[in-house]
Amino acid sequence: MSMHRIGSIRLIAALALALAVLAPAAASAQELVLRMVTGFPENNVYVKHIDPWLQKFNSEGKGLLQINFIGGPRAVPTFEVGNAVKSGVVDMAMNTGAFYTNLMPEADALKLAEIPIAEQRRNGAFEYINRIWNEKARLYYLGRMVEFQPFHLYLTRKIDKPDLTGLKLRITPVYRDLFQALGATVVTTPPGEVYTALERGVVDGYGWPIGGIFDLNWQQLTRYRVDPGFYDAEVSFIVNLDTWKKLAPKQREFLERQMLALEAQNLRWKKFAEEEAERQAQAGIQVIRFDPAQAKAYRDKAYEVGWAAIIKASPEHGPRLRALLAARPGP
Ligand code: 173
Repeated sequence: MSMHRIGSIRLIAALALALAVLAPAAASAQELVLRMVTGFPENNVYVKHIDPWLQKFNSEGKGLLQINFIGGPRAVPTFEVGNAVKSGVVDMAMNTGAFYTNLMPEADALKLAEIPIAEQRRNGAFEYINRIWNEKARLYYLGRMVEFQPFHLYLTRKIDKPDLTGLKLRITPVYRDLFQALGATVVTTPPGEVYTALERGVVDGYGWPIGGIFDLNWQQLTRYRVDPGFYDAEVSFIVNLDTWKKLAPKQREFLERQMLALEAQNLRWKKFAEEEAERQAQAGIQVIRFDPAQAKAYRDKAYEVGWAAIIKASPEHGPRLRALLAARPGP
């Protein structure tokens, strides 16, 4: 037997041994299925937006990682979604911070971001958000899939200045401090109850982003939109921290790559904002425009009371969040 031959037998034996040793590591990246819910109604635009993404995710993730999208508030009520992810009843959610302030007040701060998520990933905001989300709610903040969607006040009655005295408005924590500061009384409901509240005359209006009021037919009961808008609608993915930790590196890398691909589509929301404003006009919704000084005061007030509420509820993290997320950090 030639030396060459002996050498290759040794090589084959060494390779076989290496494969045997590596096999368990490969098995640890066995396909895992993540159970996901959302706090938004299933026919909502955000859910529609992720539909093709989910399909691509599950086809590219075969054998590695899958998402089983269970559904919306019929599966887990809107304001319980945060708890369901924290406790591990589900692995992840497509959700907004206003729906899980019961876990930590800081959740509602993401609406105040004036820099895009791409920049938040660069300037340390993303890491800081994760520090808080990990420590206070055992959540991993995966990424943000909605931005460039300002919130607005929609009304059934006309107003002519930024004074909401005598109005009863449907809110979530997003709008509470601003609408109350301007004199409104407020009632919190999940999106799924807005139509009925309007229909029964329980409320004179509601807060919602520029896009999406047609999903549940609110245009039928909406007469006015107040401009300007304020803040920026935040919809993100949150993951149970234990689930996140048990992912193999390849699974994490895949999940992050898919999230970044979804974030890369966020500029589309700018166009959607324009389209929805046009569609509202077509539906006969009139715009109430404040004069420039009042408009500026209205927006300034929104950010002032918004940050004040976060900083009051979280003196520990509020100021740092503001420094990282605001365009011009406050005093
Ligand atoms: O339900 C809401 O009005 C709300 O808080 C919200 C948050 C982000 C996007 C859309 C709605």
